[in-house]
Amino acid sequence: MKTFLVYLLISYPLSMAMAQFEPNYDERQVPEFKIPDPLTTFDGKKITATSEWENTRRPELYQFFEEQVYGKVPGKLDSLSFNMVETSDDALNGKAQRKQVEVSLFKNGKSLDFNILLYLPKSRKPAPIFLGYNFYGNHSITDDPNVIVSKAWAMDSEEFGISGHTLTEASRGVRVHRWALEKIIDGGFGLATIYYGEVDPDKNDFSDGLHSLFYMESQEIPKKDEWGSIAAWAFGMSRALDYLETDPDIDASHVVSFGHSRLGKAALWAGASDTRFAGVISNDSGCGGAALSKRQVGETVGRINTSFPHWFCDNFTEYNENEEALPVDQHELLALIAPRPLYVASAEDDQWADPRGEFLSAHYATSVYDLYGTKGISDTKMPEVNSPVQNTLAYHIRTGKHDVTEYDWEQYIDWAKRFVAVKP
Ligand code: GTR
Repeated sequence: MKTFLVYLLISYPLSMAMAQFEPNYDERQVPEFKIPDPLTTFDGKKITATSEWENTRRPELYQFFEEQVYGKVPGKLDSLSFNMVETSDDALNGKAQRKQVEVSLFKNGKSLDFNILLYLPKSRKPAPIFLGYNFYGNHSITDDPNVIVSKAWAMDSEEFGISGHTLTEASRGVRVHRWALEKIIDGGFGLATIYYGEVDPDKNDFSDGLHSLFYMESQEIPKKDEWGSIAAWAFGMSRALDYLETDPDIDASHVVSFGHSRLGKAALWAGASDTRFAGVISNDSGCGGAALSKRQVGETVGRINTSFPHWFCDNFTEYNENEEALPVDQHELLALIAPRPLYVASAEDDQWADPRGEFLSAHYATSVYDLYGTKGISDTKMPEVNSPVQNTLAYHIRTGKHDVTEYDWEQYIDWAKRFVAVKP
């Protein structure tokens, strides 16, 4: 009896803690909740005109996401500079121009460098661009031997031959399949990519990366409402856009921020926080990205803040196991991008990212696209797999797993031709 009691005392709290983190995939277990209305202000005023959206509602929503979810950028850079490190007119069998540009950011006597790898179609100048981070270094997205291997900290990966947190030749080309580079070039677009670890290493350590440049004296971590890594990556995308604006080979008024998964969250926040981005693509961005948090399907706010304590600002932990208290949901992040083109994509086997929650989020953001007279996802029923719905706000769910595939890129290129950078 005594041992049984001891067993109960130990195992009960443990199993409760585990139960909290047991992911739900059952639609019947989704809690009932009211979708916050993008077109009603926090104090209950209805928004009926784009001017009211732009002057009242959008700023208050933006402020909420900035202070309570992703975190504020604490101040401005002192300066930044661009340095062309390498260039060739004979990339991809002569079809493309390659450029490798080092961007240096300066603040408080400190600096940080990151490198943009660019492939530009020779057939179209200036070229519209897809700009997105990669997970394992610029050299991982292509077999091109001329792409410089980053010296920045990297996540170890047995699969890709990465150990000691150091990138080497072993990982050249390991992520070719995620970047349909030839199709992008043939479609008349350029690709700009950056290794995300150069902007902020993806670990729960705020002593390095972009954050450290902005600290006040004796500050060691961001304040509760200051940026986590996602906001730092988004900031890096904006600084890359600063460079793109200076390059005459690039049509900087047609740059689409693109990202997969955690980097899809960053692409969305970049698009929301910097309206110079002409369009946004969220590929399988899931929790804290396109998926509705209040559904609590797959990854939840509590779970993501526990596994990745450095991604969001500290204030966001208020909503751990407490999603019902959120006065917003992620469809309102999507709405911040309106009326600019936005593509939300899911994968059927990526239940962790809650495909239905990503779809519904696009659907519930549609009222703001409607307000501008642009088309979104008006249907409440999810489309069949591999049957994209492409409007200014687009959505697809494809077969397969959490990944970026050739199929995804085919849709993005087609859609971007129709809605982002229409050829004259
Ligand atoms: C997972 C995380 C997701 C998603 C993913 C990724 O571990 O739970 O939110 O960001 O990583 O980035 O691949």
